[in-house]
Amino acid sequence: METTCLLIKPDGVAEAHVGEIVARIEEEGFTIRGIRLVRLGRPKAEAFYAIHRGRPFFEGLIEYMTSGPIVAIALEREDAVEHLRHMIGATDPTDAEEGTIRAMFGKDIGANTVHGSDSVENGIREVLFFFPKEELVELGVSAGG
Ligand code: DAT
Ligand code: MG
Repeated sequence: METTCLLIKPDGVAEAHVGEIVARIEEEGFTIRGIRLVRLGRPKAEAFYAIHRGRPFFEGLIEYMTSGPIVAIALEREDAVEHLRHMIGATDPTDAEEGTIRAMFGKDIGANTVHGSDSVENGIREVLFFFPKEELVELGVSAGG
């Protein structure tokens, strides 16, 4: 099974799309291994998006991602990374395929409602960024229980 990380960004949370996004994820056969509402501070947001440091949009991205709570979700499924990226759609919602999450809810290339890991390595790294390993639920049995 493959692991990936979904973030519902501040616009998705503020506009109450969490329930619908989670419903679609479950309908597509993903298993939720962790889910939490979190308000990112600047250091954590900068660390999460470190790969984009120096890009012209970096400052706006950090301001946006720290502007309100987000929902971080650890997901598992066969082909999880590819499948989630496909469900999310293109970075710019105006380019996103009809029926994708960004096409439905995204406002612009900044406020594009969701993040999905872009590789298997990043899926694991990003899940561990938000969840302590011992708190991730494993095959329906919660760790520490
Ligand atoms: P994605 O989120 O589709 O993986 P990315 O990794 O290239 O896209 O960029 C991360 C986020 O940064 C993206 O979701 C929104 C923001 N971003 C990217 N390119 C941008 C641009 N040209 N202008 C404004 N924001 C941008
Ligand atoms: Mg990306």
